[in-house]
Amino acid sequence: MDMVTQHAPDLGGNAFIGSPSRFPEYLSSLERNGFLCVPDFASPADVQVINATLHKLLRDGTGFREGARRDLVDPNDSLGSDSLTELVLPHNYAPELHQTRYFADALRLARTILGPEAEFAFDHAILKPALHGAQTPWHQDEAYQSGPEQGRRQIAVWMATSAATVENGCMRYVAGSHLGEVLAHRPYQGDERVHGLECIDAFNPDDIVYCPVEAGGIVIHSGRTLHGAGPNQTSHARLAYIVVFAAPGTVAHVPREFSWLQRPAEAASQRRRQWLMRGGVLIEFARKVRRSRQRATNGFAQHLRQALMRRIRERLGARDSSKVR
Ligand SMILES: O=C(O)CCC(=O)C(=O)O
Repeated sequence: MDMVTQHAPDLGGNAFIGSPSRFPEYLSSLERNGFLCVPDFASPADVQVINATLHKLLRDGTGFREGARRDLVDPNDSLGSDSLTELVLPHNYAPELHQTRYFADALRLARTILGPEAEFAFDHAILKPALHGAQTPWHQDEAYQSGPEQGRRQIAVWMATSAATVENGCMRYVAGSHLGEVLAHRPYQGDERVHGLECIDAFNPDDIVYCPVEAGGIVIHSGRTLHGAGPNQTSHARLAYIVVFAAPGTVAHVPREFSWLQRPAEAASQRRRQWLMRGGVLIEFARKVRRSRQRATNGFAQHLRQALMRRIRERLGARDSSKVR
């Protein structure tokens, strides 16, 4: 099999965000392939803050007791597991992650792709420890979804907080896989104790595209794009911060029951249940309130920005037409 590496389009830093005229080019790549690579998206300052914040949360074992930290492939999922470590909703412990310029830019990008109503849906961090970080099994994000989130239009914005290479487990995609159905999955290696899913349907290995990116680069994929990442064979950890945005009101008409989701609660879900019963519900409620306040603030800021842009355009228009006269 020939390995194909995507040559990311040169977007000139954040030029993509500032020049909507180039957007159709990139959007069509996302529509055609199901993924898109944007180098240099986050500023070095934001990357440094996000990287340091996430590493600290992971080092401290944050979220383990409430089931937010888990190992995606280790069946014994304990605090000491370090095959493929995930921290779910890290902004619960570090709200500053959502106050970065990076987050605002990613939200703006999501709204350009999914429409102005798109909102933050989920975030997580995934760490592949140095030398032995496991591969991320091939999967579609939609295969994890049940209930009201099923079938929604969404994108995941995956950001490398340090360089992601073929050797340390950069993202890899099956081009065009988002155009088909949700494929058959199972818990990794058929072990029901494991949270991570793996796709068990066949796909053409020639369609695999590797997406290495420097720190601050992003790759974007849709909910149905088949993807995974190789193991970490280097002496440095590979860490990614992933934010999912979704358009409201796009749920599946006929909810599907995925057989691979019908299984006993895994260790992390059991920890979460216990934590909720011991008072965690109150903490969850407070987090929901904080999130909706943040959403309102973002909405207000967006409204102000749009009004300002309208004013500027009107002013410029008036000046141009006065020149003509
Ligand atoms: O970071 C990884 O290894 C995998 C990320 C992933 O599967 C995702 O963002 O959906």
